[in-house]
Amino acid sequence: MTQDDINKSDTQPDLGRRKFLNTAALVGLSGAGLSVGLTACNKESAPTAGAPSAPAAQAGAAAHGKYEVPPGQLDEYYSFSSGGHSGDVRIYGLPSGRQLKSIPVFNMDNLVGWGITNESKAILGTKPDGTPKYTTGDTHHVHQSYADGTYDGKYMFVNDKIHGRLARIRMDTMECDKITEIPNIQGFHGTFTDKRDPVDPSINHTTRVFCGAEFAIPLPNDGRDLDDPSKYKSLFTCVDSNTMEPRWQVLIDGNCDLVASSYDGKLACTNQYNTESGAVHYEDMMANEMDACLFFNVARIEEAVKAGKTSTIGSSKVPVVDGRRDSNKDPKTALTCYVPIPKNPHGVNISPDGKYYACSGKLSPTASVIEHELVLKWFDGDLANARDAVVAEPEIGLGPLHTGFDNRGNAYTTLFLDSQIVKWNVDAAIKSFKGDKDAKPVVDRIDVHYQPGHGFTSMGETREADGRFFNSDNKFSKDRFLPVGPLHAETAQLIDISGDKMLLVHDHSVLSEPHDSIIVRRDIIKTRQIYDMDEFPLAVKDPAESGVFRNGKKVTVKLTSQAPAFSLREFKLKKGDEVTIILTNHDKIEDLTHGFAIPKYDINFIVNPQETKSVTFKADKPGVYWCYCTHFCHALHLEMRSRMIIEA
Ligand code: RUQ
Ligand code: CUA
Ligand code: CA
Repeated sequence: MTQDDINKSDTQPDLGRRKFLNTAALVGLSGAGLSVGLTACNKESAPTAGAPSAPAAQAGAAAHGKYEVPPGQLDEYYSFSSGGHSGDVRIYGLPSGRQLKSIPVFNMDNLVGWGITNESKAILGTKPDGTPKYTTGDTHHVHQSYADGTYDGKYMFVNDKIHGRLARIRMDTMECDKITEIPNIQGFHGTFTDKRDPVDPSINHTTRVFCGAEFAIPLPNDGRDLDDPSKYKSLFTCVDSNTMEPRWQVLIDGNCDLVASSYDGKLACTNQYNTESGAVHYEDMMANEMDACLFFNVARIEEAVKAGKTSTIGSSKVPVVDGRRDSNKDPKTALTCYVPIPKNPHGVNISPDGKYYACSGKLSPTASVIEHELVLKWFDGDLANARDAVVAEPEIGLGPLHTGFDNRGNAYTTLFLDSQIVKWNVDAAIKSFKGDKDAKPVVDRIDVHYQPGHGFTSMGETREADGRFFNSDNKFSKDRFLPVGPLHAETAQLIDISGDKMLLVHDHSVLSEPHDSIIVRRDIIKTRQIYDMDEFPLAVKDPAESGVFRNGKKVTVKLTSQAPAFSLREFKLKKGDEVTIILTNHDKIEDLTHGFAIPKYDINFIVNPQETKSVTFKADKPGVYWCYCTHFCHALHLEMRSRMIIEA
């Protein structure tokens, strides 16, 4: 290829690519039987309001200098992103898209020794033999703790869809400090922190985390009702954000998917795509024209728990209240409210003013706008029909999934099938729903590449939404990056939403397979650069305490690190010893981390400045083993070793 050819291919209009893509996507869907759900939204009837779509390579692409973060300068935002089935959480800087860190959560991680050190195993939970109970996880949704309706910079919570666990990450060290396994659920998908207490006005910060289970299972799942899916049920769980213990669960009809929480603390909700009770096959899950967005009255649920109107399931002690339709017919006492929403909705997001929830149709080309006050009115018995809480349902495009908001009353929804982001105005949508023919809800569209899943705006999940950026996490990258084999990089596309037209800033590649992110202003996050040695009960506080301490077969090796040496040049063990190595890093300098790897014993971990970690293993192979520092720390890093001698 000559440079001319390359230039030619660089400037190719990507209309052709998109055509190919949409055809492929629709063929794929009809092959999957999904076309039945799409009859109402085929290409011809797709709404065309607003600007026509334009290939991003030409119109809609921004002049890039404005967004560049020059060498040595810092990004303005953090983007915290779930890793998907890699089980971790990633941190990016925005607008640059620079990847800064992967926080190991449910995965094993060699870099820091997550799943290897005793401290991380205690958080992950272990089997009787001391190995981690699970080594897989699937992180989908990340949300931080709030105070006064915005992030307080304390904690971040993330779910594990595979094993039904919720993890907490402390934001000062950006490390996972607790993991809770939720009983009696499968497919824990959506999660959201609460923003204040529904009753006590002095609690204006996060104390709960709501968790939605997507898959219905027999309850308890102990071999009963295997062949009777009509008995399969799903639970909505509230976890205490401090203790990380489940506080209560709600037995529901249908399933949970994504979760949102209100700014006044009164309601939590989840979209439901499987209201077809007993449906276990996807074609059956599309039988109903209307599914639902299910609201939970938090204060009433907690009163019911206090009053003991609860049951338990299997060996779990978590109190369960009944949120099924039949038990909640009287709105004045109901714990739950099922608001009908067209066909298999996906994604529910609350606007930064706290007034509206946008719940997307997925198989309907609409987003439903539910008014918060009207749901409360229904719970007061003053709204005849729960469906009347829907105040707008604009047609926005094909395959709408997730919605982000700016601070000017606009919503930005990802359109999976159209491979677009659609910008629509909430007030205009409400007017149009009331019959105002002049109101045009859709104000702009932009192509993304390709098939976006989640999209999120800067600070958009807080009262401090600033309307500057929208990030589109796309599910397919196809031709956007250098090919790296059948498994492609994923693409995130940053869009400037500060003006009337959306402008594509850039693509940044992300490793598979992110689901959700939040974009947080950098001043909110206050991290520590070194640990406090006193926080570690096992800390070897003085290098003079180093040594080998034997108690029968149990041997403790205490040592310290200080560049470029470990406090023990060698230590002697005997074959058969049960060894615990405790290592404290005495370096106090920012960024001065040491590693500790033991060949043939499968041990590798790091200690950050002033941090203590420990590992336990059986000395079953006699010989000489050079324990060496794995993390570059000093000009004599390669020389930084300790000789482990195991006598036969
Ligand atoms: S879901 S692409 Cu796991 Cu967040 Cu909607
Ligand atoms: Cu210590 Cu490298
Ligand atoms: Ca359905």
